[in-house]
Amino acid sequence: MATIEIKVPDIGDFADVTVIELMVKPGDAIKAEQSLITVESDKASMEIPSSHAGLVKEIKVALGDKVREGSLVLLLEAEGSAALAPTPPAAPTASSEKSTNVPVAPVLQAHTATDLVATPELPGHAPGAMSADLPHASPSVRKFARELGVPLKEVRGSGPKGRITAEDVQGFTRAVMSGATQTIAAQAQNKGASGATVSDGGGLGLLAWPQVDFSKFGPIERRDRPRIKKISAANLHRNWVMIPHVTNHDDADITDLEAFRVATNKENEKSGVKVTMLAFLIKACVAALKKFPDFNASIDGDQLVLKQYYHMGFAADTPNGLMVPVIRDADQKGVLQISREMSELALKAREGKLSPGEMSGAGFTISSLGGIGGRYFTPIINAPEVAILGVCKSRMEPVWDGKAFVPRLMLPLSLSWDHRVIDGAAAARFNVYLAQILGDFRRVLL
Ligand code: CAO
Repeated sequence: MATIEIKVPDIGDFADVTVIELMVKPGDAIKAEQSLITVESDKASMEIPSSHAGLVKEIKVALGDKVREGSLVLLLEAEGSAALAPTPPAAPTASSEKSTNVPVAPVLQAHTATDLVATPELPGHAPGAMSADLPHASPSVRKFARELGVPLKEVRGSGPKGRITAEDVQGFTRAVMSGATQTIAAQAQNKGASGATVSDGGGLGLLAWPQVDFSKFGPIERRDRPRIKKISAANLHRNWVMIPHVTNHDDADITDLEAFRVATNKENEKSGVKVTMLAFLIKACVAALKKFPDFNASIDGDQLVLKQYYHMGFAADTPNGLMVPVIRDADQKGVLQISREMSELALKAREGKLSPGEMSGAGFTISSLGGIGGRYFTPIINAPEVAILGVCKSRMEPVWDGKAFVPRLMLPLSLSWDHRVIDGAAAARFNVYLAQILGDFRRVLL
């Protein structure tokens, strides 16, 4: 077996692109054409595949490294001499005597992160197309589609043998954003409701995004938007455009609950676990979801999927952007355990160490700005969920008890809900019930 160097080949105009994914590790047996790493510029991501089959000996790049044409990706123990058919080098770089310099052809997956407004060309979209087979796409494209919530079965692949590229996924997202189409689920629902597809209603007809040379008006600085922010932006944009949101505001009297929380923390000082208001909110929301199951549901065509599990997402603010870790089976856990898990997950989120599994499967999400401030806000629903609870900072307020104003600690609640599934009366009832539980937590036991 000969050791060969796999280098970054000619990748067009892209220089100093960032390695965002390592798709193989030392010891892996890989096939020819298998993707090795994903690199990303501010405009596109590319998979660098191997031109040879063999055993990965050593990875020569790390996440976050900047690479360019000719950068060494890895050393490969090539399988069989046939695999070493000479091909022109990717870049004029020196190679060691015992190594063979092998170029690789990148799979360019341009997913332009801008211009999400209506465009006449929607190349990646096959409206209503449903393939019976598993769609043909690489792991990173699948991951990208999952992150955007794009159903791969509806995407038409433009690559060889119908392979779906990141560009196709991006094209699909553009199509949905522009209103030119909807997902199959949404189409089915639309047909069910009105007997017509969205094309009857046309696109959003929005103006193009303003192109302004800001430097004409004063000094500016340009910064790359972090990857997580770009992904969450695309998700938030889709959710905002596709879900008819309504937000109900209410207040909960948490005077007694806060006193209990403070006392509990005092008693448990030595345990190292701090009970947070958010943990109580998670428990209270589970009780409300049990009473109002439509809030723990998802739309699937003409059907509503009612979840019989209680996985609760919570928004976590991190240096890289917003992340939503998930507490699983919150109905089966106590407030202490939820507090412990939440602080572990929040720490992982801040360190960028959350696994996809720790961010998936939520049936309902809570977004708490209680530690920061504010009064009320309108949280955006985390699709495919149908409701989200926002909470802000509690404060002492004079509350009329029938005889006099008494000081009570009031927590502002903001419940956003999907009007396709939930009605205003149900949302008002949900908030009232939630406030009752928070006002007297013994109700959780009822
Ligand atoms: N009212 C008053 N005080 C509150 C409160 C509330 N509703 N909620 C929390 N607090 C207090 C806590 O008791 C704590 O006080 P002490 O330090 O004196 O004990 C302080 O605020 C800080 O709390 P925290 O934010 O660290 O903890 P948390 O459990 O409330 O929240 C987490 C954890 C991860 C949700 C939070 O750190 C966070 O990231 N919040 C932002 C979420 C977000 O960005 N949402 C917006 C999404 S839409 O863009």
